[in-house]
Amino acid sequence: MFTQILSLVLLALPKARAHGGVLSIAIGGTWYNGWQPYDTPVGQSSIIRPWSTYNPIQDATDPTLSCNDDGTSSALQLTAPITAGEKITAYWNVPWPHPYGPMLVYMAQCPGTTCTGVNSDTLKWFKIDQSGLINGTVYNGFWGDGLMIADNSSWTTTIPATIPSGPYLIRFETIALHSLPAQMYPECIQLAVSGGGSLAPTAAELVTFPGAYSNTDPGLTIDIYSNAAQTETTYPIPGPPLYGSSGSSSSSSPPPSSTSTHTTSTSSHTSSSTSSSASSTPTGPTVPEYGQCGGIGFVGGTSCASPYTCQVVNPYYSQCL
Ligand SMILES: *[C@@H]1O[C@H](CO)[C@@H](O)[C@H](O)[C@H]1NC(C)=O
Ligand SMILES: *[C@@H]1O[C@H](CO)[C@@H](O)[C@H](O)[C@H]1NC(C)=O
Ligand SMILES: [Cu+2]
Repeated sequence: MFTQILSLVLLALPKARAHGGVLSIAIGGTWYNGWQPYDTPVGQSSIIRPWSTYNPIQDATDPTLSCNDDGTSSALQLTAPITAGEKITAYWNVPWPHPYGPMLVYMAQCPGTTCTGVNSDTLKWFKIDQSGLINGTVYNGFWGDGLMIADNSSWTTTIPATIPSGPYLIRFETIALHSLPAQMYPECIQLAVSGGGSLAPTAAELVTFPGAYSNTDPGLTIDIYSNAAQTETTYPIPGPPLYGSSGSSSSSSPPPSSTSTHTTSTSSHTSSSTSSSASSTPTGPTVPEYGQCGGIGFVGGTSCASPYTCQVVNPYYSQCL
């Protein structure tokens, strides 16, 4: 066993500089040390789910795609308390080496009272945050991954104020597109969410990992060095539509999905970090284009940045358009 681990370490060291994962977490003023993938798992205790390797996952059907592991947790698994509407920051190794590709954040509610012991491959995930191509072209533009690197190789997201309270895993993922097959780097953190709302994700918003992506997804097969990429200014972010965006069972016309090719994926990040964090102020921050500005259970900002206006998409979701 020990020699197996040792040889894993030796094999991994040269590559570790080029890859990595989520190494620590901050919630409010609390700092949480992460899981150490190349130390023995014996005795390790962290809010981050065990994960196995700095290397990327390059197959959308890989069973480790949920949390970069076989999906289980150790007996010493910890859970961090967090309030719905509160921010959580994930920290990768500094500097994260891959600036081209999207950032994505998912959550999944666990059955029962805790996620400990629950296999992450059995859960239904919904996407709460994403940032794809922010500006420029697919070939030389600025991406969510670049924003993560610029922000101290970290990503801050807000737990939606509207999700039901309960035990959750949150899954931070960075996808790198500098080589193909695309490189997926997911890690998960175990949370106990309190003070939540009552807006469950819709069926259209729920996915499994593996399952959410396909190896033929345009967002995973895109060649950022192709001739076409030099003039492309849109990028289809993989995965389901964002939580809260795909409507209830009402018959209103479908809102834009996350796979639409608008270039304002950065504003979906901005809106999800600002809107749900405005817990008590009635006016709240100004909401950017495509950001949520109203709906049942919504507590964020309601005034749209000029020239956009707040338009009802369905009873649960109004959007700055
Ligand atoms: C692209 O977006 C980034 C992040 O918002 C910003 O720093 C940069 O100035 C933008 N570049 C251009 C050319 O607009
Ligand atoms: C940058 O991230 C590291 C962890 O990777 C952290 O220790 C440090 O405090 C962060 N720096 C700032 C300025 O936030
Ligand atoms: Cu790498």
